[in-house]
Amino acid sequence: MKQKIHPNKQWFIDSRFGMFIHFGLYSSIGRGEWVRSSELMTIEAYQPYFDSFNPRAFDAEQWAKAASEAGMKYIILTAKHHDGFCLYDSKYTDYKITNTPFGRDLVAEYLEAARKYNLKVGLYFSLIDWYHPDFPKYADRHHPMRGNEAYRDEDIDWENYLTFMHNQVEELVTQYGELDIMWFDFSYDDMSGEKWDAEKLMNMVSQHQPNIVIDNRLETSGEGFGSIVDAEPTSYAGDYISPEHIIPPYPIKDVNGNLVPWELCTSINNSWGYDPTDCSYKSAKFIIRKLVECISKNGNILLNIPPDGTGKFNTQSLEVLSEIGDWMSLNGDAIYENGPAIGLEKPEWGYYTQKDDQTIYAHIFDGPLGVLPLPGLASSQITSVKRVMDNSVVKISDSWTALAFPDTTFVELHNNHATEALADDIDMVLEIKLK
Ligand code: H79
Repeated sequence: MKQKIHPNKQWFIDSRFGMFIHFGLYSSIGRGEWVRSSELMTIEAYQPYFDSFNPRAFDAEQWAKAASEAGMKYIILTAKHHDGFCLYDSKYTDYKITNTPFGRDLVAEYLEAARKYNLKVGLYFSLIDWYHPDFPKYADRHHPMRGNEAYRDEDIDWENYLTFMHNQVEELVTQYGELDIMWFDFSYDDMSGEKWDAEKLMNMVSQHQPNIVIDNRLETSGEGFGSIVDAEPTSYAGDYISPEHIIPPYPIKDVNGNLVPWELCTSINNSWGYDPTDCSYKSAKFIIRKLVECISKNGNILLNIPPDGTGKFNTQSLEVLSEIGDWMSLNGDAIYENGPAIGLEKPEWGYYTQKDDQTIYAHIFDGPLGVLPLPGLASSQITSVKRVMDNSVVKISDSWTALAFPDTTFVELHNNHATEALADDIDMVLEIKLK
């Protein structure tokens, strides 16, 4: 099935698994990246965290290495979140990391390390800025000063904000080498599309970075997919849909029936920015199975790992990432460059994914009683079946009862039709080669 993506951006779909990193002043507070908004904090109340910002354990290589070893192919860092604090040396604001005790351009160090580990590199950039005086406050739905009487009659210069915001984006796309992804966040109410002067912004970005992959949040965030599914998308519709904490129930198609790329963004626990009280870490098994589900529906997973206030990934995150990496190093063939298995229904024991016309993968979550059925695949279509983890041959069953189901091949995961535990309790993968 045709995929709606420019060939220069195909790498994005093939990658399937990336790392998201939310890091900023809020990481040292530990109550999430929305803390200024959820606690209605003034800039002054937030200032001590700027004045003392010095993540002593920050090491860009720890982040990049952990991502690479977990089998992630790209990485995206919050260059600036809604609080307006820049992790890079922007010349358009003093509210930046080089003016804190830390004093270094963290974005530059991050990009260098990520490229060294052969990761595609991305930056997250907040369209919203709660620090800038010309961003709406009193009547805005999310601003920390919403409903604050001091701002009832605020006089803001929106054009000035747009110039500032565009300038900051231009710095990122001109001062830091080739970027692979720009992750804008987010649009809401009337704050969307041309309100951001989005066509001009996109023209500027693509002039400097013609192959950069863009999310769809200049236009939308959730309430619909945006014009990316239309016959004629806007210039700022983006390259993919960005569902947040939600896995679409089926592949997403545009009006012409082409598959539209999407990327689930979610976190390893329930927080984007570090929160020491949030101990609900997802297991490696859970994440791998959800990744397989996303791929079977043509999606990626962008998994957020929140560095703590000292700048490092904590032990819980590292353990999960390392376990994911162990599995990916054996089974990556069934992840990268995979997509929905065309014409095959979801089997009861797990998922099918497909790499090319000759190669299907069976991701087995629930082991069979006796032999395993491969529904939708007749034995006449199949040339070989192997375990991906060790390349061992899996025998096609010649059981006489199997003959009653001509559209299904049965394979012997265990000898003599025995029922046993799966060799891999996360996802036992078979490679099925077709004629
Ligand atoms: O960067 C992460 C979030 O901070 C940002 N996008 C991801 C990638 C984001 N998440 N949700 N939103 C933006 C939309 C706003 C949701 C809200 Fe709420 C629901 C605002 C108020 C209620 C979540 C819950 C944030 C504060 C409370």
